Amino acid sequence: MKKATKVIHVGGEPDKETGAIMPPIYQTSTYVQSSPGVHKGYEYTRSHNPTRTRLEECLAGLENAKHALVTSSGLSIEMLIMHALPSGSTIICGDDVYGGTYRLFTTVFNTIHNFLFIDTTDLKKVEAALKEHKPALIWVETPTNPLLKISDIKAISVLAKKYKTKTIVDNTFMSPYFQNPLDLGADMVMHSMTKYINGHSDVIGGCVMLNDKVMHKKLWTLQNSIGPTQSPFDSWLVLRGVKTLAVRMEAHAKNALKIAKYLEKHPKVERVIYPGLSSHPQHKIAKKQMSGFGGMITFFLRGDIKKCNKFLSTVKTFSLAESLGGVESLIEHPAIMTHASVPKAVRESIGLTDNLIRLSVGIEDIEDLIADLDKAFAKV
Ligand code: P1T
Repeated sequence: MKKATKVIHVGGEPDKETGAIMPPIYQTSTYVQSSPGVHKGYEYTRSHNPTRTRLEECLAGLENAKHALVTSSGLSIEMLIMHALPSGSTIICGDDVYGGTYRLFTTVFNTIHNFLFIDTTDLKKVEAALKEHKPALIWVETPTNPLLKISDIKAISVLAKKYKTKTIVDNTFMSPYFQNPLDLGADMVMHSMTKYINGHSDVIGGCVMLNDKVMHKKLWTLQNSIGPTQSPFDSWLVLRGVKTLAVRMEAHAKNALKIAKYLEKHPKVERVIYPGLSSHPQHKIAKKQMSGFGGMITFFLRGDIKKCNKFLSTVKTFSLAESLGGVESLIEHPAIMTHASVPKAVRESIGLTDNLIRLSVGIEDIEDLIADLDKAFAKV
């Protein structure tokens, strides 16, 4: 089955009891047992819920995985993965990751594990770190947030196996539609479902997909013990949103390429980063491992933070807001907003400067989006 069919039919089968074409929302906290311990596979919604089970089936299908686990947010799936590792583990993590991931690793799990941040686009650095530290896990966000750096998933997975290290890919920016890390050799793939998978900016959620049954059980047990489950209604909203993933992703990518080309020619833009541009440093790897280039663009405005603020408060069709991956276009200033928890010196060492602006290109009419940017450029 192709992905555009899977998003609609895997986990989306008609209700067996009534024939309802849309899955029911099992808005229940508990389930009646016929005698103690005798039930239909469902005891309590923190542990399992039939609406969530359908979503997990759909997500496993989309990432070609045997198992999926859905949680209350992207960060809560990251938390469960960290708890699943033996304390004192070493984790190699990309040096450019979502600010909340960086905060979770450096201010919460830093007392339990050792984190080493390196540029995972540099395979020599990756191999040297694997050899020296023999980490339990390598955490690869690709493309990265917000610099859109692209790491070679296949090459890293091969290297990691050599040193008995597990590889996880944060695939949030590509969605399962444009990139499937497990097919490229990764052990686990995670998403903030808040973004493209749901696609409508009305749910917070996270998920992990994997083939390792033991690890899946461990993560489920942790989720059940700690409690960050997703509500049945939110799981239903994601099941509803994911049905249009294929058409949305194609539309995001089409608009984003046009905007990236427009920005590349604009005299008030210092540099544009978009995986679909041949000027992107890892464009070749992007073409090899992704089937589309996504809807995220980062650009450096010619000028200082004052000019950025003017630009960001002038746009109208682009809403100034954190998050990404919804049908509507969003714009934000990573240094002040999504990556404020990364210390300035660290931000600057990786090139996340104060004149950097991030776009989540929506699926509106391209002419309206470009007209909106034009107006903002005229003001700076
Ligand atoms: O927000 P939450 O669902 O908990 O997901 C966290 C997360 C994890 N990984 C990546 C790559 C992300 O981008 C995020 C969340 N990012 C934003 C809110 C943002 O605006 O970048």
